[in-house]
Amino acid sequence: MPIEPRRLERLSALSRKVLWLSSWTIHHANHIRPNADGLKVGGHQASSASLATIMSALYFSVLKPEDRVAVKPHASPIFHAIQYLFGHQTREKLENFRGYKGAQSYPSRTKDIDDVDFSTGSVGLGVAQTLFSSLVQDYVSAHGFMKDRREGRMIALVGDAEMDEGNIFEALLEGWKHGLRNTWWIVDYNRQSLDAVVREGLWEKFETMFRNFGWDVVIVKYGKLMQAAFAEPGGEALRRWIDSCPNQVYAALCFQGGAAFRKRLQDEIGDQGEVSALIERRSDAELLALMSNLGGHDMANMLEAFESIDHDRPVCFIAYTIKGVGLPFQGHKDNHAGLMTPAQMEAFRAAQNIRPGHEWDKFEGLAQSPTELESFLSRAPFIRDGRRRLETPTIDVPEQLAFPAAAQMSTQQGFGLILNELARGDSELAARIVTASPDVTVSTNLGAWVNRRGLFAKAAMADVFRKEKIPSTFTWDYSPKGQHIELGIAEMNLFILMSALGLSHSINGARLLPVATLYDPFIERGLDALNYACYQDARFMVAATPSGITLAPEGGAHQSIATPLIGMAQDGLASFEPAFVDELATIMRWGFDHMQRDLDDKGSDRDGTRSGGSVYLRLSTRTVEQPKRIMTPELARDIADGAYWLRKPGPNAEVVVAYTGAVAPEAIEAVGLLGESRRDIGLLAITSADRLHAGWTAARRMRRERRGAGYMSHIETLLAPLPRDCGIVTVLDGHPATLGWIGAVCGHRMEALGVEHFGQTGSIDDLYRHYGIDANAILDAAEGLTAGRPVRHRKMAV
Ligand SMILES: Cc1ncc(C[n+]2csc(CCOP(=O)(O)OP(=O)(O)O)c2C)c(N)n1
Ligand SMILES: [Mg+2]
Repeated sequence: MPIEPRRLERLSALSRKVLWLSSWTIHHANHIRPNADGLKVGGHQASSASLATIMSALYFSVLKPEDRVAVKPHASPIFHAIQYLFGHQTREKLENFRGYKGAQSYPSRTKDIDDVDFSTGSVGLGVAQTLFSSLVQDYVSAHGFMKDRREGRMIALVGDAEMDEGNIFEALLEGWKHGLRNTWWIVDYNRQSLDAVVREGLWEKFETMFRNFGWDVVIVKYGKLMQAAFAEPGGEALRRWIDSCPNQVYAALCFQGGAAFRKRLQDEIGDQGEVSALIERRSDAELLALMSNLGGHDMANMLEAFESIDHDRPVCFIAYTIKGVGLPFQGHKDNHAGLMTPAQMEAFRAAQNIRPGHEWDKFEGLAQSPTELESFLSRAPFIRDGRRRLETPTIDVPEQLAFPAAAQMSTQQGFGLILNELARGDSELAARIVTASPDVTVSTNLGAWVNRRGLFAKAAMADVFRKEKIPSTFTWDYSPKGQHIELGIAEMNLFILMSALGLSHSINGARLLPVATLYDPFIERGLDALNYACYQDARFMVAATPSGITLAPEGGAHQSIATPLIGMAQDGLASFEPAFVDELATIMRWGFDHMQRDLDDKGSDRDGTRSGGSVYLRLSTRTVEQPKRIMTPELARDIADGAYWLRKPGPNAEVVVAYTGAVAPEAIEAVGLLGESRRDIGLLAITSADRLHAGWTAARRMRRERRGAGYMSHIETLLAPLPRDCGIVTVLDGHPATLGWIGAVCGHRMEALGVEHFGQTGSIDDLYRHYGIDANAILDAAEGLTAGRPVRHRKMAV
């Protein structure tokens, strides 16, 4: 169907306007705004220009309210310009692009005001986010949580060099396994990356790869001008020349202009009658317009391409473009951070018929009347349902999470038992939990949960072993009602899935409570995706287990050292490392609540720490004797705040042992032995170094800002009564810096024990001794910190 001419004219006009506004935004930030120095550069202008037509086609016409988009990071000025035309972005923020509280350099869900669906920045992640969001939409729909919402398409605008990122390939494979639908990836095939021009023939690799994974591929190469020229006598020769022209040469010619194209064409095609006449009929400017008319810059072409899709299979569009099209540095290999000079901008302004002082006027310089364009914009399907963030009620979390107590347990085992209890019940909480694991479901104790709640797949698939009555501990039944999503091993996929599941309340209007499990050391494999998920404020819980050198026989390749520091430093993620299962149950209860809390205006809670976010549980397979006690509300609060006295010291305390996690038995034993030669000893159980530290820094900030003059954080309250000369020994199975700051809270001398070097195989005793986190190491450290008799009683080697 030909595109209706008036629609085409309006969309083309708006697309020119978007290119202008994005260029002006960048120019303003760099040349006009006072103190713009230091904010200069940034690969935006050329990279944005590539997508002006495609994004205008999408946002002003093709997209529906239920569609969701991840925009290539450097196209952020185009995105902001489009939202400005819709009235969803302010001039003030555009003038302040890349500045303090201005429109963000890369589209940000949390920092921008103009309804960014998915943040982008670290290339590759936003692309995969759309794929997993589509799977999450399928999950929500299969569980009947969509209500009357329509299914949307999940769309990514992808840079061609962005496709180098491995996580995209990992996601493609996962998408294929799960029968991906409703996903469009639009590759901005400008054949340029940041440094250079991409390899020849890349599109063929993309094409075969996508087809291989079951995607449709639509190649949009030639614009309408080109198509018309190809139909002229000699046109075929021109097409052959274009097809065989190397990327570098084509890019360079686009930069050099019409005369350079003419010379090159004459040299290479020679005098071949018809095609020479075809070229001669055009002025230099017309020839450049023809040769720059690649598919991705032709509005009619793009509309036809998008509107020809009448199915829900995933589609990859490869749209040929020129980086920086329409701007003085189009095609130049160095253009990524290119800025127009004031003189070039002046010429561009004049060419757009924009009067000085009217640069921000929405419809300045366009042939159509403002009323006509305003009315056209107001009818864009994309904005039909208003703003895009959905509100979702919270799910009740019970006062306590139950588990069958046992004298000896590990936290990993406890995690499985707590989920099993939830699975047995029929609470709304359990109905909204979705678990996922990258091929470590059974080995992270999720098996019991999966046995009860089943695996998710769009079509039911029974466990053959069970059907054949072959004994097995685990039932592996897939159904649309299943609540576990089994992933392949790629940890990046796990965290991007968490990012998608953890935004379902806002994207699909259906709240989910995602829980991921993986081995703790492999957090590092998925770290950028974890950071990404937190950056866009997705809400999920990660149980990372086993961890540390406690995983002794597995050796250095499977042990983790840095993860406690990652947990502390990662914004948006409250990290915990419980020692006992009753602590874990308390933390998980707190976590399900925390995952559902909105950030308030300041993003912080009553005590200055973050009011809502995701949760990281660092767990262990080490079996530890469990305390027999009642979980009082006070104890539960202390556990969630990060610490409590397992043995409260008296007023003359000489030494305190503060421990985290699986080394609890060593700390308890050391305190027992110390009691023989030291008067007054405390044992501090630290369940969250992260929350303690966050509370401490927040309290200092609040006092400085005089918001809470006498307010004391939890760790200050715990340590303030200790005498000044009391020593503190901290210990954990992880990097010692995790707790190494505690001495600074009230000015106590301290010694921080932990693991600093790659582990190795051995028994837990061997390794704890080797790395200096056993009871004797704690005693030695205590002795060094306290004057008085040597510590007599030591643990004997067995
Ligand atoms: C993970 C990551 N690595 C590096 C960068 C820096 N970077 C930003 S854009 C870019 C290349 C962009 O090329 P392409 O995807 O083709 O986009 P284009 O600008 O051509 O549209 C690079 C290396 C980044 N943003 N993220
Ligand atoms: Mg590129």
